Amino acid sequence: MAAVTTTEKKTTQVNASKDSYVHISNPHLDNIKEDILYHFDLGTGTHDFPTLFGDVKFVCVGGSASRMKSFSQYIAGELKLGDPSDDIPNICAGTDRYAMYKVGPVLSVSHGMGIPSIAIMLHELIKLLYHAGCTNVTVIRLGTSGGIGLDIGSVVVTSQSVDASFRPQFEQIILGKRVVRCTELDEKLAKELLESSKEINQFNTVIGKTMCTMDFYEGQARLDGAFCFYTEEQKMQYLKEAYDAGIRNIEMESSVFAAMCKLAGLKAAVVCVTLVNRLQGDQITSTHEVLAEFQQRPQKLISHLIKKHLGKSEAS
Ligand code: R2B
Ligand code: URA
Repeated sequence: MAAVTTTEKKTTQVNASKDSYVHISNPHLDNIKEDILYHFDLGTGTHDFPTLFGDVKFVCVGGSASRMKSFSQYIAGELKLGDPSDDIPNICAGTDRYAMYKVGPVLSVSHGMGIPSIAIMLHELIKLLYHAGCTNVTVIRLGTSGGIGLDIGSVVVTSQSVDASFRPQFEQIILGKRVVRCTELDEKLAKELLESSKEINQFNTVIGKTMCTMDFYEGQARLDGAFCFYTEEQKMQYLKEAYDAGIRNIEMESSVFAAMCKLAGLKAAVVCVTLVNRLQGDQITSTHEVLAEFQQRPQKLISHLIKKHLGKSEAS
């Protein structure tokens, strides 16, 4: 099947100011009277998007609903918009597909595991931001990953998301044809996140390529799944080749995240902590307490960056 490399058109809104709007590119939406964001249990006929979300400037997304709730509580404390122990209501309480929390200009949304799950969430999130008329939005995925050649607990800021063959692209079948999209992320934002890590000075952070796979076990060359038809040597050779190609961690959402944010004209970054060094093993053996502390690291980095952008850092 021939691949269709995208030169998909973006519908850019006429914009006399320097503000950057969210792009959607779907003429069919003009024919829909009320847009129902089914998996968020929100709709333009029932919810006033500009009032509810018009001030959003940062969207932080991550796999688990409880982690995104604690992130919203943490950022509330950091931005002095509430106490971290305050309960924050789930905007998507009418569904258990995704959870969404809002603290001032920061939206925190869960996306589940894997490309299909985050892709569905992103279609609805991008439309939500568009309907709300949001401008100058930055989207950051904060997540967990398997590291390659890094001490566990290190944080990787993604320079480029690559597929399991190390290609910097996201491939999807649309109408039976392969469509290939670019997985470029915002380089300046990645550098700013690295800078934030230096300022915090609490844990190791590197910028590197992130491999995005379709599976946690065979897809990530593990030896501990229910099935495995390769040898340990073959696994190690693959992971070493990945390391030599500049890949520093492996996770399961970054490629479609990068591709969709790029199509929408959104500034985007991926920040993942590493829970295991895949050159040393497959199983995640750290205690619950250690893993909980690791998972706060991307949150600390992102919160530092958001505070700087909003002029709320200690230094300002
Ligand atoms: C990281 O962790 C999850 C698998 O355990 C997956 O969502 C990912 O990208
Ligand atoms: N998430 C992944 O996708 N892989 C790991 O090894 C750890 C977390």
